[in-house]
Amino acid sequence: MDTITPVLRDSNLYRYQGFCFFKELMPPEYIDSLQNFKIKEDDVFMITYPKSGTIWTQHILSLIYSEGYRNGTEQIETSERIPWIEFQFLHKNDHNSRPSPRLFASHLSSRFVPQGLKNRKAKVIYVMRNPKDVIKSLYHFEAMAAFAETSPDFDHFFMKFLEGDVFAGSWFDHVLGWYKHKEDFNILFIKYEDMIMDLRSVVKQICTFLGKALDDESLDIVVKKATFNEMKKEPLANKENMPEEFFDSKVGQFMRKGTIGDWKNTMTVAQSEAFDRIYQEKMGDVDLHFTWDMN
Ligand code: PPS
Repeated sequence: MDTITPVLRDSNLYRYQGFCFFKELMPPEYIDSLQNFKIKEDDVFMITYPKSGTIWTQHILSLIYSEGYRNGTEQIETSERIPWIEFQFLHKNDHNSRPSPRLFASHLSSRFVPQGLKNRKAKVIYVMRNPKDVIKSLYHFEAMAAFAETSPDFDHFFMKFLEGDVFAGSWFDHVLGWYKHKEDFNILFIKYEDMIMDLRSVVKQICTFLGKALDDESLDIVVKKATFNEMKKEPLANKENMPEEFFDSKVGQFMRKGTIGDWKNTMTVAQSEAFDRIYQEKMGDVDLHFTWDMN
C-alpha cells in the first residue's frame, strides 16, 4: 500500500495516491478493495469533483429512471437510488442485491474506481464545472458541513484548494485524470454550465447515452423538476433530512445560488489572475473549455 499522509496538521483528511479522503469515513483498505468491485455491464456511474453538479445530476438520473416519479417513488432518498460507492463503509449498502441497472455516484478519481469499469460497457457520466465556481461553492459548503474543516477566511481556503488540500484533492488532477483516460471508459462528459444554459439538451444527451427513450411529456417533467427553483423546494434535494450534526442549515443551504460566475463576488482580481496562471500551466494543451460567467 502507498504511503498515507495527513493533509494538514489536525486535518480530518488523509492523502493517499494524490487523493484526499475523510479519515473516519473512507479507510484506505476499503478504497483499495473497490478495485475488485464486480461491475455489471448495465451499471451506470455518475462521477464528479465535489460541487460540480453532483446532486443535480443524481436528481436528473433519478427522474429519468423513475419517469419523473410517476411511479410514486419520490420519497426515496437520492442516496438510496444512487448510492456512493466510496461511502459503503458508512451506508453498508448491499450492492450485489440491488436490481439492475444499478446507479452509483462517486467523487473518486479515475485511478480508484473499479477495474471492471474499464470494460467500456458499463457507463460513466462525468460532470464538470468551472473551477472558480467550484471554489466558491466548496468554500460555503465547508462552513455548513460539520465533517469538513472550516477555513478562517476565503484567502486561506483559496490556497488550500490550490494545494489540493481539500476532500478529493486537486481539481486539476481529478478533471485531467478522467479526461486524459477517457479512452479507457464508456464515458459521457457534461458541463454544469451547459446544464444551466440548456438543461433540456443536456437531459436529452444523457438519455441518448443511457439508451433511455423518453417521450416529450416525460422529458418536460424531468426538465421542470430538475430546475434550481423546483429542487430548492424539495427537502430531499436540499438535504434538509440530514441531521444538524452533518449539515448546519443555519449556516447555509445546500441549494445555494446555482449560477455561473458567483466567484466574481468573492475572488479578488489578484486571486483570479493567480488562478488563471495556474489554470493555464496545468490545462494549457487540453481541449477543455469552461464558461466562466453569464456574459
Ligand atoms: S456535492 O456536495 O459535491 O454533492 O455538491 P454538488 O451537488 O456537486 O454541487 C452543489 C452545487 O450545485 C448547485 N445545484 C444546482 N445548480 C443549478 N440548478 C440546479 N438544479 C442545482 N442543483 C444543485 C448547488 O446550488 C451548488 O452550487 P452553488 O454554487 O453552491 O449554489
